[in-house]
Amino acid sequence: MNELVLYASPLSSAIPVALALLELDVPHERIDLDLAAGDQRKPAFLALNPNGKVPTLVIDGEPMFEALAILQWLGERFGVERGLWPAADTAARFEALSWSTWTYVTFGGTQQRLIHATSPRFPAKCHNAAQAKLASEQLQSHLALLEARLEGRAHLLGDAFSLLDVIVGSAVSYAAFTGVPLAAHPRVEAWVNRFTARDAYAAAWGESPAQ
Ligand SMILES: N[C@@H](CCC(=O)N[C@@H](CS)C(=O)NCC(=O)O)C(=O)O
Repeated sequence: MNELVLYASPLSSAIPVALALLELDVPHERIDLDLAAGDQRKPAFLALNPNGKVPTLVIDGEPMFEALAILQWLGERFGVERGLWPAADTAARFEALSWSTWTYVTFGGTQQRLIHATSPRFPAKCHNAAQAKLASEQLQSHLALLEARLEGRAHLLGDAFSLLDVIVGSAVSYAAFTGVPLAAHPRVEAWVNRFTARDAYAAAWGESPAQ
């Protein structure tokens, strides 16, 4: 068994990784950084992740950063043997890698554009109504793909819950929390509600962003 230390922070990009570790039931230590106090810019942390960001996972003393890379590694290392991630070189593994990367690159990238165009966390001069409208429409198109994917499936890879539901469900529940409407996609709405009702979800978030 590897020794795992997760550097995280409440209500951050680290939470999907914290949630995956709980769903996988993998023993680990979680260290929460105080981002407002600047813990992430201390030299000892920058030596682990030069970006100064959470999540950072240290595996037997070796650091990894970027949530998607960490999640895909967790699937490979622990998920396959627990039946929560498809075996290598199967059609289901190709789907899991494709949809998880789609979530961070395509869905997440579009959501970032919407946030930059509208959020008070960014300067008013970055705000742009046309960009916000475009990104909102594109998010609805992305959700329509998930709606189609969930036709005849309770979960993204079939009948059984998997780490892919954790990865995609985390992104969709966060999008809903920030105001992206799911109402036009009833299967997505029902699936994400089942996901956020799981015990591990509340335990990882501390408080649910979807409530
Ligand atoms: N692309 C990165 C994003 C990580 C990220 O932006 N983390 C934020 C918290 S949500 C952070 O650590 N911010 C601290 C800072 O920028 O000073 C990932 O997915 O791991």
